[in-house]
Amino acid sequence: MAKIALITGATSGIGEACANVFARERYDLIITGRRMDRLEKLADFLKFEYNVNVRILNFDVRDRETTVGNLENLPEEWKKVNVLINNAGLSQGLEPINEGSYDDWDRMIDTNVKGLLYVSKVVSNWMIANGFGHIINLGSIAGKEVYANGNVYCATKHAVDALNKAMRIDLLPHGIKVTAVHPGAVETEFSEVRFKGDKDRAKKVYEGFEPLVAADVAETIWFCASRPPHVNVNDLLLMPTAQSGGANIFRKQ
Ligand code: NDP
Ligand code: 8X3
Repeated sequence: MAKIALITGATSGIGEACANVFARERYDLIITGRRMDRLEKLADFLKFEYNVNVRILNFDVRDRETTVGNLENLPEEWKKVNVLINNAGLSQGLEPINEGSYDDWDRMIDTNVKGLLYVSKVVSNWMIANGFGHIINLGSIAGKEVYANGNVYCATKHAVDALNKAMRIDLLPHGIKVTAVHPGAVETEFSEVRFKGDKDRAKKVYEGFEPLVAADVAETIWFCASRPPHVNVNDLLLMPTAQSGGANIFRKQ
């Protein structure tokens, strides 16, 4: 029986890259996201390219009932999840706190914190019953530092950092591994989503230096997932070579 990885937010960027890396390593996959067309296309590709089994779950992590229902309705054999990658997340807007949008704040908190909690509760209970498992949480440099106008996004990623530490403590007696991977700037659809479809503004974020690409992060996550049973990476921060911290990026132009 192949190992199973459950990846939230597999329709683009880091989640999609993780799906490719774990399929390459012969994992069967549960991939989730809101954009069904992309999930179907990815599942078809992975089945063809790597001959793995892929199960699609189409839900919005902000909707607790749908999230828990979709997960609990999986057939029992798909609940033997070895690796959960809590990746679904987003940023919305980049304004000072007094100008921020209530809707943007709700969207980030509901997705990055509450959505991650809904998925983690269900899957950690499976892992406890199974007697094995590894949860990998996508944090961010924004979960380690705060940068100008990043306020609520940074707060959600600080929350992920805290939850990662909390999960590590709470799940320790059950032998479940818990890891946070915190990337710096990765060129994905992240900035396009943050700037609500403004592609030109999004592109400028990555101009003048070489950012990470999604595959860099996925290979790092695979490194964490493929350590021997007695080794756990608790917390890993990775940056483009041109970035030393949150706002400190060396630009050539
Ligand atoms: P992308 O925008 O490329 O991917 C985000 C993924 O999250 C998509 O698959 C999207 O799927 C999913 N998602 C977003 N909202 C929801 C929702 N409400 N319900 C279900 N799925 C959702 O961004 P990245 O790949 O860059 O981001 C992935 C993770 O990495 C995020 O947690 C992000 O905060 C974090 N990160 C990103 C960095 C970067 O610089 N890019 C750096 C550090 C951390 P769909 O829209 O189909 O639902
Ligand atoms: C994404 C990286 O620096 O845009 O988490 O917040 S950053």
